[in-house]
Amino acid sequence: MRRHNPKQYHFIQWLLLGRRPELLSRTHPKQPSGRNGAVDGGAFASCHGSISNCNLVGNYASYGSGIYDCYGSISNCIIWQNGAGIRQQIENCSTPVYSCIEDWNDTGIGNISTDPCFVSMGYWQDMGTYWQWVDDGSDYHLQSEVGRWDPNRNEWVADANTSRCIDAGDPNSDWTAELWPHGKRINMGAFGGTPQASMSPSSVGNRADLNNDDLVDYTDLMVLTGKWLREDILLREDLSRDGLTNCIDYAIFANEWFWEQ
Ligand SMILES: [Ca+2]
Ligand SMILES: [Ca+2]
Ligand SMILES: [Ca+2]
Repeated sequence: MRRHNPKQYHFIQWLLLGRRPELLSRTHPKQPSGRNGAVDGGAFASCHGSISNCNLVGNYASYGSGIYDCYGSISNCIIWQNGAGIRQQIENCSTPVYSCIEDWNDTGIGNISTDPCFVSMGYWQDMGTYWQWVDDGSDYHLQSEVGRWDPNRNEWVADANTSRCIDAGDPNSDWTAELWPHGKRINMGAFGGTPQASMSPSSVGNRADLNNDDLVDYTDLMVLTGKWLREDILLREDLSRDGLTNCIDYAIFANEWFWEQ
């Protein structure tokens, strides 16, 4: 059986959030017949590859508004607000792990059911004879008091809350693309394991340890100079997080010289 590359789902999540509404309907009648949503699985149906680090939000189907009949691994996902009138996140599937699922029944390892604290989220609107998912300019990054990437302002901002989905993904998943403070553990959701992952309340690790080997040394210096004067956002070498890798970052780096975990 062909296994799906989990990275594909980082793309697919945008479809599931309605950025391509022509591909997924966002309305359904109040007496669900599946005509205006999928019959089975609003986001995924009979998909037996791994479903990892997806935001599955605001989907509808007659059976399994979020996921239906999927028996591959389901991990590090946020599955929320699927189904209107009656919420229904998952039906006839393998047990998810390390995921945030609305109204979950507490089975499975590492699952939580608390509000994922998205920056902003769509909602189901009662239109009289049908439900409409309204999702105008929502932002599905996770709130963090330490730092959260704002794609509109192209900068890191601080929130009033910190999502419990941060550092709550599978401890064996690759977290190393997350920028420090990363907590040395992947976040749940679509931005977990990417440079846009919301920052961790834990200060474990070091921002100057650019190759994540628990030591700041010559190897990290080579990595830093490899991006010297690069004007780019979300680079790990931009230690001051201001969009330019230069002497300011070198000064921060020098302060951490020979740091060891
Ligand atoms: Ca993390
Ligand atoms: Ca290092
Ligand atoms: Ca900088």
